[in-house]
Amino acid sequence: MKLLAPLCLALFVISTIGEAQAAPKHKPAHAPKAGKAKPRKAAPPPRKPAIDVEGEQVNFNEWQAVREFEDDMVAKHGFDRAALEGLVGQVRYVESAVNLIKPAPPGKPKNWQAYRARFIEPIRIRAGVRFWDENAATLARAESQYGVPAEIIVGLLGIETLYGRDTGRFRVLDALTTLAFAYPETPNRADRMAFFRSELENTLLLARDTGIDPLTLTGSFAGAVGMTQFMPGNILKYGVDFDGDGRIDLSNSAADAIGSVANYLSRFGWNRKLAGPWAIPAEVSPSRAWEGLLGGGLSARYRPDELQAAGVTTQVTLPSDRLYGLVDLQNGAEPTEYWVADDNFFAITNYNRSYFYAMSVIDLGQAIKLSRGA
Ligand SMILES: [Ca+2]
Repeated sequence: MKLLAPLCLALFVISTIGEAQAAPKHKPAHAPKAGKAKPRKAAPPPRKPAIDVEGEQVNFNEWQAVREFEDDMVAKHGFDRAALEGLVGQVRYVESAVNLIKPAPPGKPKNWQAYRARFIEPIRIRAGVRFWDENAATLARAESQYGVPAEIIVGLLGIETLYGRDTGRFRVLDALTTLAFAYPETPNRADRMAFFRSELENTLLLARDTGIDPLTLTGSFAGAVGMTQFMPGNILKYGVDFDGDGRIDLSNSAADAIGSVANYLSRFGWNRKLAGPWAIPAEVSPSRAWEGLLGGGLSARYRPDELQAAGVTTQVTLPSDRLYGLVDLQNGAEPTEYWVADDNFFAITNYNRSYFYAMSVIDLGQAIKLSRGA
């Protein structure tokens, strides 16, 4: 499979070169290279894909699948066909989005401590203290309204985008159109294309609802927007106008970002009654009876006595009326760390399905809280 995939792609590129301009009705899986029909001779030198904000001018309006999408937008949502074609005519194909969305090749083993060190560091902590100070009243209001502590909101926005400093440099419309219609060859390609197509639909609806030019929306290579890195569909579903100016702006309004993160976590199970710590270090017995508790889904399902019976123990006594999940954090060649975590930890994994992610949000929030108190 791994050997075949690049070969198939290479063959496909060769077979479509020259066809692209002559037969635009041909369903494209790869963007036509406008005006460049020169076949590639040697493999390109290995390089890391650069962030590509420029993109390539291709006429997406000539692509059959894009025309079908436009038909849907007209029929379902009453978009003006000519205006839509005018907009799509300005959308660019961004090959770097295609490269970045590909699954990473198997690399080094996962290493929590290395991951943690990248995020829990002085620059991010200082920026978090400043963000908290500047938005203290808004964070307190979000905490009271949604029950999500300020430290979690501040930790999450720090991990996501360093408080808006790193929100991505792609035009959302370019990234989503490219991925919706030219997704790379992967086993889940059809599902992913459908996902990005629906996010493209959401972007156009969002832009129409809020009266913004969709070409001005910028975000990650996957189309995630603003300080919160919400996909457009999540902006429609979970975005909050928390500064009350009449529109949701997750790129420029810290208040909207704060309210939207708090709303999202609250909707995905954050329980204000569960005070921290949300994750507690654990020891596991050599018998490995606890292995069956791993991978039990992203939820807290085990009582403390069940954990203990399986050989999972903690230094502190766990409240008997709370449920926990067992979390393993791999450390490369070093021993794996084990933790028990409650529902609020798993609420964070709904933002990004990763233990490393949830733990780093909690740790950064705590580091900022400590630094702020000091
Ligand atoms: Ca607003």
